[in-house]
Amino acid sequence: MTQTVYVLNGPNLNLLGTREPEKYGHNTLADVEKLCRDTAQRFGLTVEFRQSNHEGQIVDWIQEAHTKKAAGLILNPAGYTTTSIAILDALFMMTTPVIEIHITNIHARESFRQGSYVSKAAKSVIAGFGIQGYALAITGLAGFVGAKEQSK
Ligand code: CA2
Repeated sequence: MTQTVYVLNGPNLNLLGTREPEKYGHNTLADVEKLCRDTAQRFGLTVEFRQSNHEGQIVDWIQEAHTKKAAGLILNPAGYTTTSIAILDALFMMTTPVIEIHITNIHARESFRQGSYVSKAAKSVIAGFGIQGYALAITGLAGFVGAKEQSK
């Protein structure tokens, strides 16, 4: 049975590539989705890729990932990183790996971007690799779940 990885993106990431390119680059969220699908395919994994500006929607999707027995969950919580106990509580229900990702190195930015609640439920954290971090997250997750790179 094909294993599915949930890739969830928080508020304002729908604007990727349209503003603040000096921080977040020129690629769009559609580019990130393609990168995730292409990387996952190398390991025989499929991707559920979603973005929401709403905290409760993200909580619902985390619960869905758990119910549907996702192989793992990759989350860029964006502005909810340092505020959302609701997202943290949902993540604690996950029994498969949770990977937190940030496009920028949040530790080198303003102090209000540091101190992630999400990190408390994450097995791994990736920050500062730009959108390539998503490919790293999927590759790392493939390793955790024993998904081998398939021959071309
Ligand atoms: O570096 C990251 O991936 C962040 O999670 C991005 C969040 C920020 O609040 C976190 O501190 C770090 C912001 C996402 C907003 O994305 C935009 C993209 C383009 C233009 C405007 C906003």
